[in-house]
Amino acid sequence: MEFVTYEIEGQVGIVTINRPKALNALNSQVLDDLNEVIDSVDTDAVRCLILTGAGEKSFVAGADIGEMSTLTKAEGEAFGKKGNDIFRKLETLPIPVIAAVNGFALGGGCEISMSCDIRICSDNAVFGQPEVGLGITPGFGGTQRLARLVGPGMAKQMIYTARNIKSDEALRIGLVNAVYTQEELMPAAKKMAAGIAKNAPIAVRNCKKAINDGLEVTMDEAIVLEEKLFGDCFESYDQKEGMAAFLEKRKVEAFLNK
Ligand code: DAK
Repeated sequence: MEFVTYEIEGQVGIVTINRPKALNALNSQVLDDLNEVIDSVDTDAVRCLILTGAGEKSFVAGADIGEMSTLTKAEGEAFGKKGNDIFRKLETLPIPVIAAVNGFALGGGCEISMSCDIRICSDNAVFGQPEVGLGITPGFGGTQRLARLVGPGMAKQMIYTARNIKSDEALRIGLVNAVYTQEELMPAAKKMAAGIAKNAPIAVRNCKKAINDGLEVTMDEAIVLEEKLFGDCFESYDQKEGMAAFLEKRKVEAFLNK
């Protein structure tokens, strides 16, 4: 794979966008590689993914402006669809995805981080949606996910002004959950991922589905969704083991994803 690496540490997968010379900007090849890597993740064995960028300066500095600059309307739409399909795949992956944002997260970089379940960042991280300064709208879901995450008022301010924000402001508005030094970021991401991976996988998966799908429908419909996903956990080995361990005052031996 030219621009994306994939490593597995225990039950945690680490996907790294690796095009540091262009600050990990997303061109078609990066998107194709990312698609292939996501498809290859064994979501039965791997229980949490971390997405990060190579190098010390950038997570992802957006879609590749050189490649985008000559697109026709039809090609632009196709490029947008390619990115959107991959970002949606990440968002709906059955296991949680943590974005470890290690620097610039601009345009498509901010957007891919928002397709992840959880964002944490280093203190040199910079977030922004600079698209209107380039004569385009955010094209990989930015208008939709940013408004859902930080509210329409703040999202509109960021998108209309194209102003970048630093890590402390990203934390204040709820775009990231925590800020670490550059050295502490990956250890913190791995610790969080390991904490998720030790919990019952079917339950974690159902929580992700309940939250994601529930946010798309009315509260009455969302509660029904939750009921079904709650019910789905019962009779599983892991539900029986989790509850038996509590009642027998012992630690869970192992959750087996069944
Ligand atoms: N694309 C291509 N190359 C990039 C890049 C990008 N987005 N960002 C950086 N690079 C390259 C630079 O050209 C430079 O390459 P060389 O000149 O060395 O060959 C190298 O990375 C290092 O960058 P700088 O020299 O500029 O580094 P600095 O530290 O001075 O500045 C920076 C870092 C991140 C502030 C700056 O590079 C920058 O402003 N980059 C562009 C940020 C940006 O505007 N990103 C694009 C956002 S727009 C759509 C689908 C998707 C999208 C839109 C529509 N549809 C089709 C529906 C998404 C759009 C976006 O993501």
